Amino acid sequence: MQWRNELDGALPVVVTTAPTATDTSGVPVQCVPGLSGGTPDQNAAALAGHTVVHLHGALTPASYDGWAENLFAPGQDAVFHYPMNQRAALLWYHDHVMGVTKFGVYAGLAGLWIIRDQRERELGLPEGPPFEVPLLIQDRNFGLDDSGRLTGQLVHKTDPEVMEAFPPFTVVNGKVWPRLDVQPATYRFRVLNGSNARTYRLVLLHNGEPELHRITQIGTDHGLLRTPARVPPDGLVLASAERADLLVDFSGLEPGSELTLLNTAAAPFDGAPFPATNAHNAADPGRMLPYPLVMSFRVVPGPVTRRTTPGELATDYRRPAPDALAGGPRRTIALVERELEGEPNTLTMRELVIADDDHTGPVVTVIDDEQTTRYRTAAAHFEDATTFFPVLGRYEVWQLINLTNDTHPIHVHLDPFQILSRRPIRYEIPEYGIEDLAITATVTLERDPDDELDHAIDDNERGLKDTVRVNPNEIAEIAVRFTTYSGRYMYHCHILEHEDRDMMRPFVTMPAELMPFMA
Ligand SMILES: [Cu+2]
Repeated sequence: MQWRNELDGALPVVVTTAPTATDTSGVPVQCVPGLSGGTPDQNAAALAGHTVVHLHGALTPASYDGWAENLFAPGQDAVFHYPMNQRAALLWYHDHVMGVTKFGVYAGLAGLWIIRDQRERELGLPEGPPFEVPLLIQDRNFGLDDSGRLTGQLVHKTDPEVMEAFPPFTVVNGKVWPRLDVQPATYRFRVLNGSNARTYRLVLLHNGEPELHRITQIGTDHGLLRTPARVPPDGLVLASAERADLLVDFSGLEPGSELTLLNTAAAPFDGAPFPATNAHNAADPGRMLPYPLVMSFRVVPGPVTRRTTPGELATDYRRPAPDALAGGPRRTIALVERELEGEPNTLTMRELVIADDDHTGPVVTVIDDEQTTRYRTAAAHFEDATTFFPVLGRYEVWQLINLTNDTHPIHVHLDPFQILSRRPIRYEIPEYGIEDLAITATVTLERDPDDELDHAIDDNERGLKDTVRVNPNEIAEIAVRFTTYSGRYMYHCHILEHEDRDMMRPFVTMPAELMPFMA
């Protein structure tokens, strides 16, 4: 693949931080178009079009993975070799520049990439138009002219209290609130949440009532599930970068019928439930969800065709055996937000290692029943020394401890992983416990009395994933195994404003026989 950087001119996005979080009538500035009194960010305006492409979900040699510092200037090009030796899946390619991925993707440097394979063909699934339709869901905000009309100018607006942009308008395949004409047939929708920060919880409504029974999920980030899954009763949750392969049955609907796809997830998303039966009341401007509408469908006349979904979709993966996991390394990562005066907070992934008995500095103490483990921080920032050196072919368990109030979608480059567990925690962080590198915290593996999340793994999360939602008050454990390429890769939060504000770390995959020679 030859990527040619033909960007020219200034960044086609006005970037601003509004001076206050709400306007004079008390409406959050994130929910309205225009700059809300903010001045355009001159540093963003001066960006000159450097880019690097990451093919998200691909098993890619390290030199073609899109390392965030290996940039291509306008006029330069890159030839990346993508072996495509992997299962059928919906991937996406997007800009990944250090510190400004949020602007590059927001400006439009993102697209879909579909891999096919024989197993998918055997199942006779819809392939291509009209019955297979990609749906790239994003949120965008726009400028206003002097008379208050939308100009179409892209605006990335944050405010002093919210570092992520949660724009009010939902676009699907680049169009605000589109309508798709559908025949009374089974459609296959390849859905990607390509938003910077917003998590969606999608509910299909007909005559104001949820009709989730029309949806069967057959695939996730890295392709087909073992068996078809119902979407969860509250709706299909997709955080940034998560994908869903859906069969949606419109048969049995009269021509002229209208259905709507709504989002019921307020922002920032914290996993809190919202019943699908209440979806028509989901609008909540105070929590950055002014317009729940995502898109609509109108049934047009046509032959009625309903597909039966095969009961078995894929047999080429299984949950790793306990003994395969027991012998492998365990890695512990704490997700931490650090509040700063006069500048946006930083978010980091603190890589924790078990502290020696004579360690006297700050520790994270994890209490799991009888067992207490003390961890010190080995690394926090992207440029800190690498501490993860996974050996090719060997399972590892990574545990992600969320010490923030929001859900973070954590993406690991290269091979997919499987979600093993989500366990409720309660934790305490003393005043000044969060330092630049070190952190002091006590984490107890039991439910916080105020915690209303169920911490379940949904059926549609039991496939091969490359992005996992880690909810507040939770430890998520994933089984990671790299099998293909050696080299330097990244893992990070896929909320782009978090990734750009340091929630990203390197890891280096290694062939086993080289490990004895590592200094
Ligand atoms: Cu995050």
